[in-house]
Amino acid sequence: MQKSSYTVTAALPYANGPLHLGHIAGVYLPADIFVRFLRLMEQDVLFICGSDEHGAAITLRAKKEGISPQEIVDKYHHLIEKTFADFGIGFDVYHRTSDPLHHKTSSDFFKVLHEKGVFTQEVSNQFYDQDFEQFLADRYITGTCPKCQFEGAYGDQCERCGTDLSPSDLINPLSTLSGKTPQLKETSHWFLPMNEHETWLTEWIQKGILEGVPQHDVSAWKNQVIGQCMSWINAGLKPRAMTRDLDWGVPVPLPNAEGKVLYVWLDAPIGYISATKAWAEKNGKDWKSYWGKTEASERKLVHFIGKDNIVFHAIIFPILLKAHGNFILPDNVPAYEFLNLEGDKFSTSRNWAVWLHEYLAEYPSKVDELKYVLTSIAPENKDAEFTWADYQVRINSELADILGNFVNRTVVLTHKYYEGQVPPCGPLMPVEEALQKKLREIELRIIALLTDYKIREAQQEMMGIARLGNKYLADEEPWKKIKTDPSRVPTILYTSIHITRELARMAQAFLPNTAAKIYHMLNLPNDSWSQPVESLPVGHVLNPAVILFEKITDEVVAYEKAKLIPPSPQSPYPMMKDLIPFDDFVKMDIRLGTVKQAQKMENADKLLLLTVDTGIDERTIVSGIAQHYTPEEMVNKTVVVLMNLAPRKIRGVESNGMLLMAEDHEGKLSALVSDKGFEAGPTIG
Ligand code: B3M
Ligand code: ZN
Repeated sequence: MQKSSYTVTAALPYANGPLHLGHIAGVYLPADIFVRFLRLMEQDVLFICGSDEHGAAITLRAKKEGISPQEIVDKYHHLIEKTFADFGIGFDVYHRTSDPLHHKTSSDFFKVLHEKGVFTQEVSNQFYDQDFEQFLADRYITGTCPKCQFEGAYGDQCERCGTDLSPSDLINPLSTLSGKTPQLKETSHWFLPMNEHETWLTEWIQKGILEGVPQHDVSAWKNQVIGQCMSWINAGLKPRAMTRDLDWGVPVPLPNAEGKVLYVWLDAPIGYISATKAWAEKNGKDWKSYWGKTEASERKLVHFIGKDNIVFHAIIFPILLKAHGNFILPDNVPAYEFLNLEGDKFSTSRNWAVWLHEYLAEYPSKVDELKYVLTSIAPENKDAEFTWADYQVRINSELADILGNFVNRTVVLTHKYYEGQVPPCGPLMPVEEALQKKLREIELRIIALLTDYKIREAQQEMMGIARLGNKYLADEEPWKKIKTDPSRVPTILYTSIHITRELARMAQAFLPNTAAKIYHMLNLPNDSWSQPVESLPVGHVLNPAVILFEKITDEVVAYEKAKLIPPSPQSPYPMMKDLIPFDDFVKMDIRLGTVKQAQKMENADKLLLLTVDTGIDERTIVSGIAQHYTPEEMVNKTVVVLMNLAPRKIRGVESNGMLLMAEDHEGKLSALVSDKGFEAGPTIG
């Protein structure tokens, strides 16, 4: 492998929920294995990730949980960052797009593109929810997919068939806010005329050539990635809006753009650049050398992503990078298919998932076991499936019975016969010579496969080393030869220790914790992959054997399967909020009150001004119920009052406390009544 330098990115997870095994198998684990491989080959690598904290994925989740977008991203950013660390995904930097550095970076990037005339400003009709006074882009709108007829397709994509959509493509579009059919309303946005970039994109994607200069080896790209890009280009690229009417995101840095933010898919990939800047600042490096074209640097940019992100990384982001200038384009975009779970799709909203942080809390010592299983089923070319039964079989009959067993027998026998010392190697028999050759071939195949992003087969090859070792021990039977042919035993054990070391050396890319444990048993420092291993020092003392893998019991499989909640029809109601301690609950002072006076508030068609008798005082409360109750209906009504909510000024009037009402899934409000006819005064708790 030639010396190169790499900037490797892994898709920025949305900070709107925890990570599940599908995310890991289809992006982060392959990326981590590839990066470990490059480091073992002593290549210069920067490995980047961070949280994607903008866009409708976040604001909708915040709405569902009844908290602010910032609270949502804070909660999940920290959880995701910790989960990656606990799982041993070795990013150099895990950044976040709500960071001011990212806001500045993406805002400046947009300004440069704007000044270069890369965007066109266009007025168009967009769907608008009148009840919520909000434009509806992307996930704010659902409807029937025109291609596969799936009824829950989003305004940006159908999750069933993967088609990329715009809201106007949907049949029977509905607002996800009010559930109603939206209206069309004029708004102005900055568009990227992608159609103007078709010619160079075609040459770059099909031939790897940019402006006459060869860039990358197209044969290294996955067929699916090239195929998907070309089917997009052949269908004709359309101008795409790069801004949104939304109050969450990076504000459009231009005059007359209030209430508009950058499209999340414009700012998120720039997040890779912001993350690089954050890392470079901390480490005294120049971020540009990780992204720029320089005479001296052959820097390769590699984006690990899921297949639904191909267009953004292989078409839109390259257009933006090229238009900006002074950036390299991706050398490869390894995209992965999806992982399913026990016969169904992973689904955050239906809770049909295995959450990685929960797995790690339950089985903190079984990190490599999960990595092994997920790599064995990596969705490289087609969708794959995780089942707990398969998890058990792979761990018990592959990791424990083959890998663990071989290492254990080697170390135990060395202790038994030679007090743990590496015995001298006698003359090699043909079997050992053949073994040496096979080991060298396996090693070369692993390197070739990983260069090609084929982690599944590469890991199988690594297991091939353990299989070879097991077979060698079973054929040579040193436990018998110690009596029948004792002069052969030192060579057999020397060879077994050598195979164990090769196994540990190769395992470093896939099973880093296991590799570390084996190196510890061997009492040797880790080996790199860029030069051949030295001979074993004869007389060197091994550490005692430790068990590498415990078997997974049937009880564990049954328990994990029982934890999965079968998919149920989606409730229209928000999810339960996080648990709170009892002490938090008793802090709330809730009582019945009776409305004495009620009137509409001027210039506020949603608000009523109420005077409420609470049994201990008469107080003013401003309440957003005017579209549900007339002032006349409210007078003499008994209501539930949250008494000790800090006073708030609403339209210039101080409101003391809050009326509590029930809200149904269409947003209709209803007052609550006491079934014993209680009026002002009684406390609630
Ligand atoms: N946040 C992940 C997703 O589509 C998306 C990736 C951004 S990478 C710049 O699930
Ligand atoms: Zn579809």
